[in-house]
This record gives sequence, C-alpha cells and structure tokens, in this order.
Amino acid sequence: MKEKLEAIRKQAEAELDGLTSPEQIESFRVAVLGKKGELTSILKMMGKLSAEERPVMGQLANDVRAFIEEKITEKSKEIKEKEMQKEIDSMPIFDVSAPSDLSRGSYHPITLVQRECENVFKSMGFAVENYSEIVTDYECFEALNIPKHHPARDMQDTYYLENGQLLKSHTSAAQNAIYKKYRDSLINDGLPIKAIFPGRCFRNEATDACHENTFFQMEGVMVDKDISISNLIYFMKTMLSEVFRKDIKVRLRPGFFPFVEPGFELDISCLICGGEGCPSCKHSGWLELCPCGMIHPEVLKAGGIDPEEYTGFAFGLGLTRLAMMKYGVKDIRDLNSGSLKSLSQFTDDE
Ligand code: FA5
Repeated sequence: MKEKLEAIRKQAEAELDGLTSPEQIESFRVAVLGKKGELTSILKMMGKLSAEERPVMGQLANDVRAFIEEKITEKSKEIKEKEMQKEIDSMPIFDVSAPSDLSRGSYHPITLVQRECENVFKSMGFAVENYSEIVTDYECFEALNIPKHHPARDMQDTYYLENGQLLKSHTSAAQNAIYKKYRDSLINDGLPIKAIFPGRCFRNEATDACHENTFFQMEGVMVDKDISISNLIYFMKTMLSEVFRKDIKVRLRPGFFPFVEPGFELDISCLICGGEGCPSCKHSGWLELCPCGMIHPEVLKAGGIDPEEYTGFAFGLGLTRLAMMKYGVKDIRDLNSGSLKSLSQFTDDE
C-alpha cells in the first residue's frame, strides 16, 4: 500500500503539471480525490491491514491527500493568474491624454431638482441631512406611530432583509433620528429644528407611468414653540414657486398618515396634460406631490420632545414626481431607465 500511495503522489504531481484550465483541474480532483477516486479506493482497503500497519498507512494516506490538495490549490491559482494576465494583455491600450470623442455627461434630472430644493430650503435656514437606505422596523414604522399590524403598513410594503431590517419605504424613516440629533439644542438653546432629508425609497408595488418601485422623496421637518399650519403652508408655497418659477395650481385636501394630525395631501395640477387628465396623472388632472401635516404628539414623544411644549410640521415631497413635472417626463420609468438619450436632454450648465 505504501508503494501505491507514493505512486499516486508522484503521478498526481506529474499530471497536474500539464493541466491548463479550471475544468481540467476539476476533473482531475474528482478522479483522484472524489468518492470513486484513486486515493479513496485505496483508503477503502485500510480495513484489510493489520492493527500496527493501519495508523501508519492512515497517516501516510492523509499526507498524500493534503499534498495533492495543496498542489491543486497552487495550480488553480497559477491558471487563474495566467487567464487574468491574458485578459489584461488583450485589452486595448487606453490613452488618458488623448482628446475625447465622447460628449460630456449630464446630471440626472432628480439630482437637479434635489439640488434646487436643497438650495431653497438652505436659504430658509434648513439643514440638509443624509440618512441610510437600510433602516429598522422601529425607524420606518413604530417610531412614526405605526405599530405592528397597523393597516397603514399595507400602503408601504417594502423589501425586507434576512436580519429583519428593511429598505426604507419613505424618508419619514429618518424623522426619529433627526429629532434625537437636534432635541438638545431645541430644549437647551431654543434653536428650532429645521431639517430636510432627501433620499431613495423602495416599495414593493406594481409600476406604471407615475409609480416606481425605487424613487426619491425629500422629507422636511420644523419643530419649535407655536409652529402652526400657516408655517407649513408658507414653506410649501415658497418651495413650489421657487422650483417652478411660475404659477401652478395647487390643492390641499385632508390626508391620513398616522404620524401627522391633521394630515394633508398637497396635489399639483398635472403639468404634462395641463390638468386635462393623462396616464402620468392617472387621468385625474392632479398629481399627489407632497403629503404633509402637523407632527403627531406620539412621534414627538418618541423623539424625546415634549408635545405639550413644542409643535411642528413635516412634509414628504415626491422628488421623482417633481422631476417629472418640471422636465415634462411623461413616464416615471424613463427616469430609472439609464437611457442616456432620454436623460441627456436635461444637461445643466453647472
Ligand atoms: C409618504 O411616504 C409619507 N411618508 C409622506 C409624509 C411625510 C406625510 C411627512 C406626512 C408628513 P406617500 O406614500 O403618499 O406618503 O408618498 C409621498 C409622495 O412620494 C407621494 O405624494 C408621491 O409624490 C411620492 N411617491 C409615493 N409612492 C411613489 C412611487 N411608487 N413612485 C413614485 N413616487 C412615489
């Protein structure tokens, strides 16, 4: 048996030397180490050895197996490196100093409206905050007065990770963290909380001309003593007139969201069809753009703010829909299409 094992070791080394592809390596591995491989069949004969010989041969067989496995790993690495080098050598040489025949890229329409909105709110003293796309159930729902099994969750089905976290279905998911970040300066220094937080949102829903499963919103909150609906309406009006720079028809109607009371839906007259009705506005002439309302006392409490002393407003602007209206994009899906032809129409001179 000793001779046989030595022979297998030698033969394996010689054979491996001549292999040139991952497929050949795999066939070799199966032929030598596999269930029906040469080495395995020898190991099956161990039972016939004497009690003294068995541990000696067992040790030798293990050494041979370890030796072959190591050689296989080395050879695979060598083949991989050779393949990679071949690929690199076949690449055309790219001269970074050569004049480009490619046209300049352009900003995405959503980036353009996002920046515009940010500038408007920054000029009114709002801080711009960034927030993660992966959030907890608490942040996305519970802290917003939407307990488990609340029917309002049905409106925002999203994508769940195996660890129980989820892709945020709305930018409101950042509210709790923002209140906690700024509450000390509100309570101790009397500085109002004024923040906007744009971000990508995800919903597990069917797409159409005005619905995407991945879209952008921009949340805004303001908390201080004596904040009222008038403040909310003032900021909404200012933002819309600055972004559109023309008169647009707006309507405010009651809307239900568990995290505001009272809550409103702010719609704008569809700028694609002039309010006549088209697929972009689901033939209603109006587009839901920016739900808003006075922050619910429970939500302030969850953020560590006393609702008896402070009030505030919050809004959730549909940035993707705003980009559609501003740039006349009839189908929201074009904005995620990655089609340079559609998107390059919005090149900005920035
Ligand atoms: C919300 O997401 C609330 N968090 C908004 C809010 C914030 C209310 C603060 C009150 C206070 P809603 O699901 O309606 O609400 O979405 C808000 C806006 O996001 C919509 O008006 C729309 O403009 C946009 N939106 C929602 N779903 C989609 C979608 N699937 N595709 C594109 N835009 C969408």
